[in-house]
Amino acid sequence: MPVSNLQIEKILDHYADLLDIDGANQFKVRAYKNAARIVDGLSSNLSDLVLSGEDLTRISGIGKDIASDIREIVETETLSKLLELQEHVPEELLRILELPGLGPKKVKSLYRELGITTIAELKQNCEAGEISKLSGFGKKSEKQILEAIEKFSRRPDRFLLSTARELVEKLLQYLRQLPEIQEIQVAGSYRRAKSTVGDLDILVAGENREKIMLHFVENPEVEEIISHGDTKSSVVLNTAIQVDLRVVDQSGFGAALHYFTGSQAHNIAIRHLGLQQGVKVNEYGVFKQKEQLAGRTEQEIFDCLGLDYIDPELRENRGEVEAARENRLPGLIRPEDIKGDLHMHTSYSDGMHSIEQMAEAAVELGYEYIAVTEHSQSLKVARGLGPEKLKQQMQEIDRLNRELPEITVLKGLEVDILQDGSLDMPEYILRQLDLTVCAVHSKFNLSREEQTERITTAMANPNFNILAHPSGRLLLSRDPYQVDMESIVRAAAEKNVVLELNSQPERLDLDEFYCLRAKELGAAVSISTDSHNTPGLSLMHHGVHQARRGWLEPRDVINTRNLPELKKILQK
Ligand code: DGT
Ligand code: CA
Ligand code: CA
Repeated sequence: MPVSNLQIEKILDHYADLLDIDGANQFKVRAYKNAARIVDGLSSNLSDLVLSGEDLTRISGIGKDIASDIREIVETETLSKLLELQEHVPEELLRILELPGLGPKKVKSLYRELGITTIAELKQNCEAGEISKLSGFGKKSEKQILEAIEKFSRRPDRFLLSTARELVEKLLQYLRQLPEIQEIQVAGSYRRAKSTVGDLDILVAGENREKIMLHFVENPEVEEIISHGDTKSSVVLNTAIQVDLRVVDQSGFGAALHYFTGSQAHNIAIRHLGLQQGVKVNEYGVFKQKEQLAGRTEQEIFDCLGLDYIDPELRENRGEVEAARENRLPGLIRPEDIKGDLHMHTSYSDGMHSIEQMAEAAVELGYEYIAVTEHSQSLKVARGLGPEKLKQQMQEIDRLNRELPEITVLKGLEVDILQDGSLDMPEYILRQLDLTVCAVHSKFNLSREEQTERITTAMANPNFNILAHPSGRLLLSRDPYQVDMESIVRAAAEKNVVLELNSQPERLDLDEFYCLRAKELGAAVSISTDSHNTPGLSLMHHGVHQARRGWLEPRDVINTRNLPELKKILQK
């Protein structure tokens, strides 16, 4: 079996982490981290390239050393450097490194001074007051570490929606092998497109329940069978996700689909509405006494209750039932409404592909425009651009726009919002750009007041167009920074600043709740991919789904507009 890109990525990433703990030069650590990400985004198979004698240094971001490392991995399935490093840097330390507030330097000193290699040992030492005796640590950090450990162990076992999507595709393919299955749908939070899901709820209508259930639990990917019944079974797959399967009669499939799609709060609201109308709504249908009035499809259920069809993304009991009764549900945005992408990186900074390659990929997606937005200079780890390099890029964009009439490339920049609320680029340069995407990339730990002040000060700058990933959260791994988002949304509405909904599956930031607030308060939203390579451009649908959960319609989102309208908005 040839080594896959994923295996290569893992080894490079792993090596970078251990180097980091070992106190290696930061540039070296970065280089391996970057290389891992590049490998991840690569469309061609590295094993093939190596075996056919290709020069890997032609891939941007892969230098001579890493190219030879990749060759070694392909040939030996391992990296001798990594093995050497593993001899004096224990693997378990990587788990400790995952705790917020503990960087490589501290992890190393915990290991050197107290021999701590596991989270359990770390906890013991904190409780015994040993940590505060170390230089660089105090009583306060001891307390913080304990809190971090507490949070870590309570971390809910949830999955990113994007991860779930990959698993579901494979699972459905497996289940559909059975001809006995007449209808199959994934319900639950997955169907409501929640940004993270706890488990998967699959619903099947079909003949021969026993056979269907047997097929389900006999899936070779099943690691543990929690229950195995006639109508319901639960398993845990080897990917650690739990899957519940229910088999129902086709005559009640719509009712079951509605019920198991949830949310629970929505179901309760619907049941109450039914009671007011003298009917009973449950997972089998809508009933008057014993007579089934509806149940075959979801549409039937809604019709029967005098409601417009409610899209699954809206079913959170946030006013959708009332809106459906009064025919004022939003006409939700769809992926095909998107006319361009306003946040992406190219090989000018830490991206993988050239402007031209990104533009051509965007033409394939049917876009009218894209904006190229490299990082600004203060973000050194992402090879941010200074004024000179940026001017050079603007010239290239002018040339490209003459040569590629199918699409317009806008000149943008992802500008760092500095701690004092100023923007990381001179005013005279900012004025030459078509748009700015401004973001916080440092000092995440300011107080709520300071962070809010910092961002709203920046937003008052006339060159500030879009606030990128407004909360800084990384789903399941990093909490948002402390900030008064309500004030930010209000300021956006006042100052004609657009709020970005970043489509990276682990960001989905602007949060859905603030999408709805933005709409209510009159702030516009842009949905962008923040992609670093051409495949990244197709992450857009993740952002669109989140926007749908936030009740957004095409007119609420600036990149559904055509270019002249967009330009008007950006000129404020
Ligand atoms: P998750 O899995 O935590 O991401 O969230 P859900 O919404 O998928 O929740 P789950 O898997 O526990 O149940 C799927 C759906 O089944 C849920 O959205 C609504 C429905 N459901 C489950 N238990 C109840 C219940 O006790 N009452 C009502 N009304 N509905 C329920
Ligand atoms: Ca679920
Ligand atoms: Ca479930």
